[in-house]
Amino acid sequence: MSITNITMSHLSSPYQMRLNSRQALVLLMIVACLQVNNVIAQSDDLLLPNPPIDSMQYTLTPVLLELNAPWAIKTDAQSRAWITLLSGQLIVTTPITPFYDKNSVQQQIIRLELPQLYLAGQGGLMDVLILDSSTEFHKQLLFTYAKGTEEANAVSVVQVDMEWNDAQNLWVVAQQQSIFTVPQTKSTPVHYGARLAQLPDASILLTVGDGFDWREQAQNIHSPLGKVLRFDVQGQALPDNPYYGMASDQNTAKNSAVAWVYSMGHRNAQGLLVDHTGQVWSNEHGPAGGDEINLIRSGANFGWPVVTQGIDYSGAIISPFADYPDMHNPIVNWTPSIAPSGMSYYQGLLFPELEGHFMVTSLKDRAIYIVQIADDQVINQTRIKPPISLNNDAREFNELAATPRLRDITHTSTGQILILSDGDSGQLLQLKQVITQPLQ
Ligand SMILES: [Ca+2]
Repeated sequence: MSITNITMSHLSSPYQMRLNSRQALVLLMIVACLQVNNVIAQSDDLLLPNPPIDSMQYTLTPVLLELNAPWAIKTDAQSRAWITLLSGQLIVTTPITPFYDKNSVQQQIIRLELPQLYLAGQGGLMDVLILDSSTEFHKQLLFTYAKGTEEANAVSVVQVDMEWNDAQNLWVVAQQQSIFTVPQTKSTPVHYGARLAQLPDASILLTVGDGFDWREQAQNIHSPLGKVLRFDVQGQALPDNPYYGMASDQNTAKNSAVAWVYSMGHRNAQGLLVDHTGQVWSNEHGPAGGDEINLIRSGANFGWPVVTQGIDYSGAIISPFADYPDMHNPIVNWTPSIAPSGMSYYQGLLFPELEGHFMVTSLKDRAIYIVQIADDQVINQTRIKPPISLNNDAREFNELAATPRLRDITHTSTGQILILSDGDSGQLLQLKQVITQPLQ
């Protein structure tokens, strides 16, 4: 059996993916070679088609239970999970490698010291970002949290450096500093945005929601509300930001966030990522309908509240416009709403059918949306609702629970997909493929 034979005869037909063990081994070697040559990172160039996504073929296996309102999960290069809880706690796990023993996953719980943490409604400790400057035993982390009071609160970004202490066998906070606070407070505990991402040039992106009652501010270039902001790791606005020059006009720029603005016209962006080509993607909540995935470009206006495919919760029309000059339409529009939460762009060996797909978790719809986008168009979209496998054996179907509200999703460098469920007894869940029959 030649390599050519396998790639052509088996992979050109997406329905013939049941390989024998030798074929599987050879395929694995091919994929490994492609990855070594960095070919797999350029998914457009990869000739292997994605196998079909069968929404019945997945389950969720619990890894950690009883997490009180988990919000964000990221993994580091060693496949440890870093999980935030709204209450201000950080959970760090031991590495979750492809062959980990579920019972061996240990967690350390760290209470972060967050000045003026405002814990109410949707507010509290929210996102975590592991900066590119991190090493195996020294992590440079950014966190977002709601800071202030009921009358005046805003998203704040704090940098926390953590070091592994070998003697104590745990992570310790080495230093911490506040780097940025959104320069406009609000009196609602909702619509924070608060997602972070890092661009290839090391700059930081932060989504800031419209605060619900300030939606017109999403079109005010001087307000930080309803924006994606960009700054350096010290929190300073960057001179190549699209409206940076307007900040030099002292008359218009007083108390203005204009120097930090990267894109505008957002409602409440709860997912944010930078893909392998450096493109920035976000998802955001519409009102009733009009949930979106947007390709974020510097200086672009994404329409809210001038343009939306949704209507107000009351049923009132927000805008007569579904298009508007110089405002970008979403690449994905979910009407009715699914309430998108986290978002990840899958690149890994364990789920070849998901390679190069966006994975978006949904709160309201209790599902994972798998979306393939090429040339700014949706090519494929599949919704999966994997049940929780309570007995931790993907081959047994007698103890399944329905998919819960899902809060966030990520994947490890080894391709494992990790998901947080929502609520006061949230879980860390691992997506697994159901094994319907053993390999021949
Ligand atoms: Ca929009």
